This record gives sequence, C-alpha cells and structure tokens, in this order.
Amino acid sequence: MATTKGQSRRRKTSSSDDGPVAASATTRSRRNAKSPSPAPSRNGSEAGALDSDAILDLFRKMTTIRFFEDAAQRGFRQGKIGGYLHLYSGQEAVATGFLSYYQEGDKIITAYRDHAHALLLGSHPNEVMAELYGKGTGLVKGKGGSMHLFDVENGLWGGYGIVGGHIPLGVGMAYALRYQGTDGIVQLSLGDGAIHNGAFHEAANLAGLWGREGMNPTLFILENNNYGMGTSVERATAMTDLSAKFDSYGIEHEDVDGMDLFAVLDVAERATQRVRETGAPYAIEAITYRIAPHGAADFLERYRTKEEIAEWRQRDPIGLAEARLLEAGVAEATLDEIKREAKAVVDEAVKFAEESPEPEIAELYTDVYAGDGVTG
Ligand SMILES: Cc1ncc(C[n+]2csc(CCOP(=O)(O)OP(=O)(O)O)c2C)c(N)n1
Ligand SMILES: [Mg+2]
Repeated sequence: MATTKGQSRRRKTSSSDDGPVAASATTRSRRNAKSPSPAPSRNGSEAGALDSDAILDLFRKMTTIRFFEDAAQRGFRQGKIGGYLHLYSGQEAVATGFLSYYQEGDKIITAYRDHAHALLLGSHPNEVMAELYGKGTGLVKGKGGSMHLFDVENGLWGGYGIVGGHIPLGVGMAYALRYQGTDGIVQLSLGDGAIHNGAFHEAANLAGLWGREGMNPTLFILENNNYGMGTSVERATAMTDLSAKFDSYGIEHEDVDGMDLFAVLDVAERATQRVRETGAPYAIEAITYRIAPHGAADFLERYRTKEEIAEWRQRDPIGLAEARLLEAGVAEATLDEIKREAKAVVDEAVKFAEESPEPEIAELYTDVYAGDGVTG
C-alpha cells in the first residue's frame, strides 16, 4: 500500500473537532489510513443540498473529464499534443465535489493538473482540447498548453507549472477579495509534493495570520494522491500526516475520502460556507490516487506496483458514484446515456482541436505585457 499515515508520530492534529465544521466520525477515523477503503464512506450518503438531477449532472461531469483525459492521452501518444500533459484521472471526485460550491466572484487556482478545473468551471471542452493541441482557438490562444489554462471569466486563475508557485498567489488573491469588500473565496488546490515547498509555508503562515482578522478566505484543498512524480509521501517527508502541517499556521483542517464524490460534497459544502462566513482559511486533505502516470510521457512506472494501482482502481471515483446511483434506483440505461453524451462531447472537442488552425505568428507579440498591447 502506498501510504499509511504515521499514527505513532501523530499528535492531535486538528481543533476542527470542536469547530463549526467538525470532522465527521468517518473523516476522523480515516485520518490514519491514507489508503483505499473497501467500503463507501458513511458520510457518503449525504450530498448536501443537491437534488438527484444535480447529482446526475455531477456524474456527467466526472465522466466527461475521464473521457477528456483519455482522449488527451491518445492525442499525446499520437504526437498531436506537445509539451507536458498531466491527467486528472482518478481524482475527479475532488475537483467535482469542491467546484460544485463555486460561486460567482470566487477564484480558483491550481497547479498543472488543471483540465478538470477548467471543464468544471464552464470552459468549453473544444477550447480546452484546442489549447492542449496548441491551436489558435485554444482557451488561451494556444500559448499556454495543458499546464497553463486560464479562464478568468469563469473563475479559473490558472494553471501553474512551478510546483508551489501558485500558493502565495492564491493566498494573496484571497486577501484581495476581502480587501475589496467581497464575500468571494479562493479554492486553492495543491499536491502532497507541493506542501513541502517553501512557498507553501510562507503563504500558509500569512493565510493563518490574516485569517485571524477575517482577511483570508482561502480554502486549501490538499490533494494527496500519494505521490509527487515518482516519490511517495513516505520518501518525501518524515512527518507524513500532511494536513497536520496546517496546524503550524493556525489553520484548522480535516480529511476526506477523495475517491467518494458524496463524501467530498458533504465536506465541500460545509468548508466553503465556513470560509465564506469567517474569512479565515481552512484546509481539507483529500485522500486520492491518480490512476494515470504522473505525466503522459511517463508510461514506465517503477515506483508503484500493478497491484497497488489495481487496488485503488476498485475505488475508482466514477465507479463508486455509479454504484451509489444504481443503488439509489437510477436506471442503468440513464447512466449509459449520460456516458454516451459525455463521449460525444469529447469526440467533438477532439475534432474541433484537430481541425483548428495554428496560432497566427503575430500572436507571439500579444499578451506579453498587461495592457492593450505591446509598447516599444
Ligand atoms: C519548483 C519545481 N520543482 C520541481 C518541479 C518538477 N515537478 C513537476 S510535478 C512535481 C511533483 C509535484 O507533486 P504533487 O504536488 O504531489 O502534485 P501531483 O503531480 O501529484 O498532482 C515535480 C517535483 C517543478 N515543476 N517545479
Ligand atoms: Mg501528488
């Protein structure tokens, strides 16, 4: 198994037990086992205020993301997509759950595993795929590629390739939102590798400090997929209780089973509301797993076993959600139809990307500086 949270090293990690967003029994008991769990989460039966149509819509979104990532992987192997490409496959429930509670005026910032975030926030799949293909019709005119998706109108503030580099930006944006008198929040996703970066520690310190005055509505979403590239959590730090690192900065936190959409929805609803109301940061560690290699080029994986991947695949977030929906009485035909529709959306995106023109050469000189254009 990839990771077991070092129980003996753990001291009490959270005061969230007493706070308004107390960890449920399920999330607390999972804190020491960052490994797949054979049973669905108990809190997975709750899905906040979402009705069944909304849940089916989330299933559609997760399925679309998976098809999208599969298609991107194919495009990469065919040499049609260049540069770096990092897939979100296996982690869909995390972004899908949290971004369900996005409100206009919020800001979302993440690292380079960003396709799902763009799609969930409403970027057109055609434009996202065209961006991966480096085409002029891409979301950022083919100049950003997979790692640098941006869609400010829809709340996406990137898409960053420098590990940890986006964390101070997100914390600063959260400060700005309060300074400007809004009730927006920042959802800031980071990986289990990024948390060891100095930028995280400096930014988390300020977030905690400013949060005491209600000036830092940052929701840290720590996506612990057990690896940073080929390095497992145990090989990256002697203190493997990652969410406990937030204690150092006075930021309360809890864990969630990141493979279980319903558990994520439950936590996300409470956490976003809490951050919005208090203006103080909060952190969630979502225990998850990428079933794809770190990057699309890394198909030779020596750092994890086939058995480990197979075990996590049994808790694939889409499979789990599907099982839950069937149990709840949704017809198999309904889910099949959703999958067909999702596949068609992705097929259309691939077609659009393939048929789109390369960016104009003149585009080399636009968007270089902020403002209306290039000055001499
Ligand atoms: C500052 C910096 N150092 C190293 C790298 C190389 N690098 C790219 S991804 C990565 C691992 C990050 O792991 P994690 O934060 O867990 O994110 P995940 O890939 O698992 O989503 C590293 C070290 C980089 N991009 N930037
Ligand atoms: Mg990771």
